[in-house]
Amino acid sequence: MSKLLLSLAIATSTLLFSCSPSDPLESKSPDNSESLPQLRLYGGKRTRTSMVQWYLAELNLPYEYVEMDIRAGDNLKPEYLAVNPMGKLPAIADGDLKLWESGAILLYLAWKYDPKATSPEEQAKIAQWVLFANATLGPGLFLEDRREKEMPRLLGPLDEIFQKQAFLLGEEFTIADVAVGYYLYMARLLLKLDYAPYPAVEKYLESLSSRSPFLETVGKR
Ligand SMILES: N[C@@H](CCC(=O)N[C@@H](CS)C(=O)NCC(=O)O)C(=O)O
Repeated sequence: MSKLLLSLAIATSTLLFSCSPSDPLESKSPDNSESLPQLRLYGGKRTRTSMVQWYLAELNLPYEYVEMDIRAGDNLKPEYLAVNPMGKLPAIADGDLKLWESGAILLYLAWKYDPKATSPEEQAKIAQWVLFANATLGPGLFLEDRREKEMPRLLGPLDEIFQKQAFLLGEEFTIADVAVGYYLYMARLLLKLDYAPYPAVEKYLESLSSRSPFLETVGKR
């Protein structure tokens, strides 16, 4: 898939989507590593860092968590701008790689650390849902002037999908579910949206939010 398309779509969503007050966990202690993890996650309170933490927990991947205080302007200090020149959270550093945009981080972690081999077609489908979550679903639910029109348009088809299958790609959980599930969950939590007309979406969220990695991260706030 075009990396340009990916960057453009996610960057657009940065402008449109306001931050969700999900407090990331203070730290994640690796339970299986004796040396320091090479992966570092920069995050902050009231940001969508917990979405990335959820997936790191799904992968059981050790990492060092660097807490940035947005109110103190940590994210605009030169040390952090060297990681993400946009000064936005979250971001990761993995060896020499510095990466930002939550959707791009999910894709990278899946491509690099998810042991399940996937075809280019499946990877494209996953990227499609991650982009949809960031560029279409997030703004559609969180922007007040779009919500009335967009919510039925987007949740209707999602409900039909979940009437037939457990997850977005079929019967297997992927980062597509992390990205889409996170926005659906946060929108309901923060905006008190009523998903009753979409019972299969409700059931999907129940199943996602009962996963241990979710409970340890997004659910622990
Ligand atoms: N589309 C970006 C959004 C990044 C973003 O807007 N982050 C907010 C927190 S959720 C932030 O860092 N705000 C601080 C600021 O703008 O100074 C992503 O998904 O990573």
